[in-house]
Amino acid sequence: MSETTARTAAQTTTQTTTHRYTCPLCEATCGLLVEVGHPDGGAPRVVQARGNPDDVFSKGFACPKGLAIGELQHDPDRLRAPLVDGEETTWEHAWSVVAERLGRVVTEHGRGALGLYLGNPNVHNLAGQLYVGAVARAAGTRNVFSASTTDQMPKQVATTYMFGDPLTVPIPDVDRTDLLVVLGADPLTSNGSLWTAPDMPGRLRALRRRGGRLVVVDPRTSRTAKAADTHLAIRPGTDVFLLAAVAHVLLAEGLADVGPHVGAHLEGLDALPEVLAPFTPDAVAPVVGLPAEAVTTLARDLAAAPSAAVYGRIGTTTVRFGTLTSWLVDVVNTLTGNLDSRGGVMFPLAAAGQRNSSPTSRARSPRFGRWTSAERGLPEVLGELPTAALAEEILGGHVRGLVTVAGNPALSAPDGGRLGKALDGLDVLVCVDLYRTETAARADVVLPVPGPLARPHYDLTFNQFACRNTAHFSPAVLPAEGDVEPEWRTLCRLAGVLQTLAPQVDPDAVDALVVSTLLGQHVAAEGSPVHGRDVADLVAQVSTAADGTPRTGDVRMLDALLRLGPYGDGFGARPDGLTLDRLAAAPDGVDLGPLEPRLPEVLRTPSGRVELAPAPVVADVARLRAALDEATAAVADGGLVLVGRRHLRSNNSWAHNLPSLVTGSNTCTLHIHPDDAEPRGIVDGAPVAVTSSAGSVETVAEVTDRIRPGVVSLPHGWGHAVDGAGLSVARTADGDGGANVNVLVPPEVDPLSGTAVLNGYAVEVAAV
Ligand SMILES: Nc1nc2c(c(=O)[nH]1)N[C@H]1C(S)=C(S)[C@@H](COP(=O)(O)OP(=O)(O)OC[C@H]3O[C@@H](n4cnc5c(=O)[nH]c(N)nc54)[C@H](O)[C@@H]3O)O[C@H]1N2
Ligand SMILES: Nc1nc2c(c(=O)[nH]1)N[C@H]1C(S)=C(S)[C@@H](COP(=O)(O)OP(=O)(O)OC[C@H]3O[C@@H](n4cnc5c(=O)[nH]c(N)nc54)[C@H](O)[C@@H]3O)O[C@H]1N2
Ligand code: SF4
Ligand SMILES: [Mo]
Repeated sequence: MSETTARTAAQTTTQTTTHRYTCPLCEATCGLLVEVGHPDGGAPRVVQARGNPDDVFSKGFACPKGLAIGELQHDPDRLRAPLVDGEETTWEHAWSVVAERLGRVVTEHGRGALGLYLGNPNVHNLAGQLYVGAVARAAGTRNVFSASTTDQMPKQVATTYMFGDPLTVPIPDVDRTDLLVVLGADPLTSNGSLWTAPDMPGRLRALRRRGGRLVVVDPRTSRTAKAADTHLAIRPGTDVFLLAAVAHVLLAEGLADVGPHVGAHLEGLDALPEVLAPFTPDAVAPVVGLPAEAVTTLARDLAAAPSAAVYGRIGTTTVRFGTLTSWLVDVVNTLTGNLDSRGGVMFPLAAAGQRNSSPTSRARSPRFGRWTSAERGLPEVLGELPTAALAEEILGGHVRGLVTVAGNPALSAPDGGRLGKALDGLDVLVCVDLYRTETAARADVVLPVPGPLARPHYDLTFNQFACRNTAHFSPAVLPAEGDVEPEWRTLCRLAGVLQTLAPQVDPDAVDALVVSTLLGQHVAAEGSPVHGRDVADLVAQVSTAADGTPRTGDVRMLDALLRLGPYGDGFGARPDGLTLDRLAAAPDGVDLGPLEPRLPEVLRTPSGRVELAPAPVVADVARLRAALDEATAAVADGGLVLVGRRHLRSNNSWAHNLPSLVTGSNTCTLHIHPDDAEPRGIVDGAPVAVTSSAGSVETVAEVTDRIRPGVVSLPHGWGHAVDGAGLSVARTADGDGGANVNVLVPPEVDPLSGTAVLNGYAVEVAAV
């Protein structure tokens, strides 16, 4: 739905139309009002974007990135045609080169020599969420890598063991909690992650206004730490010890009380006291770099609060003990009686795609390590190999043909120095992307996708992590972009080309297979509202909108998922239920209410219970015990360790091309404490060299007391001065395009999750 307004510009009067669109640029899912006009009478252009005050969830909030969505949409550097060997070409030629060059790799080395890298924006766009699975299946390779293993995989592993599904992540009930403890996250900068809560500033203000408290654990005085009642400037990589000691205190002081609701469905509580015995506040204090009393106080405060929510993110996952840390976050939430409880951490119930509410998702024993990487024998985790092993797998000749979808591993992945060489040496590289990125600069073929406003949007993933149940559908704001195919069609064709290794593939046939497979699974599932129905009949029902227009592709899939979802019409079983037509009739979104307790229905563990002490996780505690002694020794060394940081106007590696965002403090400087700068002769603004076991980069020092002594910080996503990349603004942003911090990141992983250690590794810093 849109309104038309007359807008008087300096010289001309232009008609503008205002569209509602859910911002796809981060996990907060803010509703935007996007005003589109025809300046100079030409093609429709975004005149302005602002927060939608009527949005049922975000209520008008938007950040600078969302407001710049028009800039992204109209960025002249965005690709408008496929590229072969760096030159614009036709789609037919591009597909023939994809089929021929990938086909050659398969003929000579087999499908096992293909690799797939799936980047973060796949979960921010409907096509990626619905069709990359088909691409991965068609590739027929075990070399699947993704941004998950540089991000949240430890949380997914921990929740698989504890609750039975990788997406069953308990979310802070921020609007009702009395005490919020945030570890290794900066939600006032990132706007929340694995925690969809638009207007984080407003929600945290409201928390304190109603007398609640905010505790932030972070080696930096981040934006969120600055807004906190208590800031614990912990040593990087040691949250695991802090949380183990908090759990220890809760148990040792008799403060643990899981409550009857959770207690009835709990396994493993009795094992915890012994497992956590070594981690006393006194034992961990020197390692975490906080007084023992701070640890004890945190535990007692958590126990005393009427409700409390502990939340951990990047600084708790991309570390050596990522899985143990992620597990302990929810151990503490459980011991304090806050699991599945109002004001604690709760399980959302999304309208579409919520796996742990679907009759097709059954309890299964988690199986990890079904195959291993070739070079280091690192185990597969949830179908993926660690991205930290991508460079060595390519250099070892195990991956010769790589396909990336919505990813930029050249800047985002660890071991960046070796990875750059590895990408250069691939037999073939195919990228599906908006831009000729630092990765795509090396590609044989780049397949472009439409800008964010020229596609429909629905958040299949982030509604599953939201602090309130809502649903929004946004039709495309702008018409299709000339020669750029909808991404779902490109992904369907890519799946077909990967399968057949021939260029002539009908994407509609692939799409038809995808939708009938989905519906077929539900028809076969007992307990599904469509159990036993005719698949073809169901496909026909989702293939036409109420107004008679045909539906295919991503929107047809979405209609099916909404109708099969917990609020859906069940294809007639619940006649008043949700369908895409009904959702589309509510352009400000549909409010489905606050989170409600979901135990035990949400559980998919083989025991049907919450597993508080899963055996593979508990087994890793031996490594933690050993590290407790080592870490104590390391503290005495007094060396520096590096952590990352984000900027409000950044978006991993790909927003630096928007001029309005790369201004002011959005720079690639090394934050260093005066106590560390002074003895090294480093002054503010001077060039410095940062060296790790993996590599070395040069950048500029920013001497600041907003970081703990012994810790330095460099943001990721920089390093844009790569030959052949087509990002004219990013290349010179911050002067020279910045330094790629991932050149410094060693290929080390958390063994349980295969996730890279992006935070807390040793570096040396010297004045240049
Ligand atoms: N050192 C260090 N490294 C990190 C991190 C860190 O904290 N420190 N963070 C990690 C994290 S959390 C993540 S998620 C990863 C991200 O890792 P990646 O996903 O590999 O990197 P991004 O920079 O998000 O790149 C996304 C790419 O997708 C393209 N794109 C955007 N929208 C679309 C779309 O709709 N369709 C398609 N096909 N392409 C699109 C963009 O142009 C860009 O090239 O980086 C990780 N790397
Ligand atoms: N503006 C902006 N927003 C984003 C992104 C972006 O690039 N820019 N990226 C998006 C993506 S892909 C993701 S995954 C999310 C991430 O969301 P967040 O996790 O909230 O992101 P960060 O801002 O990196 O916050 C991580 C914090 O952990 C701290 N830290 C580092 N190491 C440790 C440690 O060992 N212990 C503790 N306690 N703290 C530590 C860092 O100092 C930093 O303040 O953000 C998303 N939102
Ligand atoms: S916080 Fe900003 S980037 Fe994230 S969804 Fe909202 S407007 Fe978009
Ligand atoms: Mo991420």
